[in-house]
Amino acid sequence: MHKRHWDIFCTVVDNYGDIGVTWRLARQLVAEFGQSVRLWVDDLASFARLCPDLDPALPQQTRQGVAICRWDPEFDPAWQPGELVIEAFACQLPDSALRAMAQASPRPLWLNLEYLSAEAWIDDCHGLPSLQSNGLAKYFFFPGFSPRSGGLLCEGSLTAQRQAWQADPTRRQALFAQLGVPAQPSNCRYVSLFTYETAALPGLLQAWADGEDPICLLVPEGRVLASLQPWLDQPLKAGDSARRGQLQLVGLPMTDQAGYDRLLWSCDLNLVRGEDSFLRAQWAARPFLWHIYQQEDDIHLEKLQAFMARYMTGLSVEARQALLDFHLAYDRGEAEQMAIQWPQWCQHSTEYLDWAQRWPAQVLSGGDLASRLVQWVENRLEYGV
Ligand code: TRH
Repeated sequence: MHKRHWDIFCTVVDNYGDIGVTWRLARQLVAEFGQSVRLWVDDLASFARLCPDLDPALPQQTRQGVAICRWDPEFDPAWQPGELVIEAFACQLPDSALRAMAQASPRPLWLNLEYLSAEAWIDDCHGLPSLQSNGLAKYFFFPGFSPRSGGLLCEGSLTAQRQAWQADPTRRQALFAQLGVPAQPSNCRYVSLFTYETAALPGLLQAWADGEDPICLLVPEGRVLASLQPWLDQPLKAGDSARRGQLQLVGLPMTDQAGYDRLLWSCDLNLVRGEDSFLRAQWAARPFLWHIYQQEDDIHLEKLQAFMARYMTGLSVEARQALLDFHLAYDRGEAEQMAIQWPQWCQHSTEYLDWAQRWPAQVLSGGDLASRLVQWVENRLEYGV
């Protein structure tokens, strides 16, 4: 593998997924493939939430081997592209950058990194070029779950780290103690909550509070933590806890991505969202519920069903139906459904855990995203295929 220079461009839209994915990819290209990476980001303050040692005031800094550059509205006129230019999620490159790419010799290989989707059509579009107005071809790289797609982001050593963590229960105990989680009965189910706001949530909270078994709900700072207030009838901030019936609620600070992984590995069920936390919950090998990013005309529900169809192949018919119903009700915001869906989910929870443990190896068997990307780039630059 040649050492190549990559420029990755990221605009932070309205959440953490865009920067979460590009930061993860940039680190992996450096750490596992010895690449040289510049990451251009237009909002360092949001980035600093996931990377607390970042200084948002600095125009350039290096973190974990990645050169992080502030992408100012007045883009650096002296910029010379590396061999690879990645625009993440169709972000708009500055005109001066487009000109510099056209004038460079050799011209860079230009890719758009698409959003993750489980839909079948992406296989036919993955890797296709499209001629742009600056005379360069732009290639479309589609992350996905199938062997023909661009694959899924996952670091090479992640499974071993996760297994070591889960094999030693004292690690979870120490994490919960450090987070200030009050002691719970031994049959308590730990659940993490990092979804968007949804009208379904009060119904689920009520089902947990009224349920037979204790639940400890761990909620990192963010939109959903703030949305608990009306149901709780009090604000809950990071560091606070509150109890309602069988439900213990704990607000947590946001941590770096590694810290969030450890939380996911430690819980019995993870409620996640978007793109990156959705994948990390899968790599945690624990059951999860996915709150997909909402799109117009309910397109997101088709995407949800496409994923569920792939994911649920290892489950019994009854467990599949219960999991699909739970997802649809949560994602559609059906509060009154939660008192029905939650006990059904509990009935199949052992099966969900068993399948969650087998799923990552199955879906990663064709190689992770960074490996596929590097291979794809080498094939194109070395052999033109
Ligand atoms: O923040 P998101 O809602 O991002 C979304 C999606 O990517 C969506 O596809 C996109 O269209 C939209 O943004 C604009 O959810 P996501 O993808 O899970 O990203 C959250 C990131 O935050 C992820 O990298 C994990 C990270 N994180 C931490 O690093 N520490 C934490 O404590 C927590 C809770 C999250």
